Amino acid sequence: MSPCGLHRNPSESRQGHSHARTSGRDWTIPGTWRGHTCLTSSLNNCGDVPTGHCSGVYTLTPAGSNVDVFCDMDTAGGPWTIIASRYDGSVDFYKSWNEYKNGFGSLTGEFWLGFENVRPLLAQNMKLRIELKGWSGPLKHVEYDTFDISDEASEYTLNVGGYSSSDGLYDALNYHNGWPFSTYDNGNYMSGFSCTSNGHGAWWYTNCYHSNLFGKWITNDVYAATNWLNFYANSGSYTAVKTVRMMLKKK
Ligand SMILES: [Ca+2]
Repeated sequence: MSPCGLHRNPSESRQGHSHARTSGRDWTIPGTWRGHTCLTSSLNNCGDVPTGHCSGVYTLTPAGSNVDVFCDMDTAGGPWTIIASRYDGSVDFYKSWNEYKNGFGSLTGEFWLGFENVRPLLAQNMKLRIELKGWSGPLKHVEYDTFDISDEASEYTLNVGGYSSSDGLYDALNYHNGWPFSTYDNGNYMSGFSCTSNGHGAWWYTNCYHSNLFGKWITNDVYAATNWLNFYANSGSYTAVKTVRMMLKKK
């Protein structure tokens, strides 16, 4: 096993097996993932990637068909299967229902994996970790021991619970529990105005926010921004967040 950061013999990747792809791009949160490894067994989630392999893009077969995901092999408590990533504003998250259904962005940059790719992972009984970083200050995280999303017929309704946060983050997802997902072309919120338009995003909007993690990537307009209530203090105020990662691990 070569250390992460070095390429192995490229011929090892030509066998039709699941393998991590190479890239020169560094991930912003710990570690790099320039490894190039070849696995011979099928992977249902990133937890099936053997110890010693590098963070990177792996092909999973959670429901028998291939889905590429980014596996974080470095963050504590992992390996983690990343389902959403934001950190540089390169991808606009103001997207349609079909784009949220199928996924958008780049696994080696910013992305949403897509409900139809996330649901076969959730069928394996996963917990959710959300990592957040403001425009200043340290990375923080919150975990939910229960995280499930219904099918498209019931509009990807959120089922979340079992909150914990060693960083003391407010539980800003609970407010959205039991609500269907909303996009600009399928609003399912109770508000009389447009939550998707106000937030320039998509989310399980109820009467809009306690959290808006797929909102506008902007620092100075907190209400429209990608935000999380009480991020810095229990002040009842929203904070624009710069970095978002949503990640899964089998319980
Ligand atoms: Ca609807």
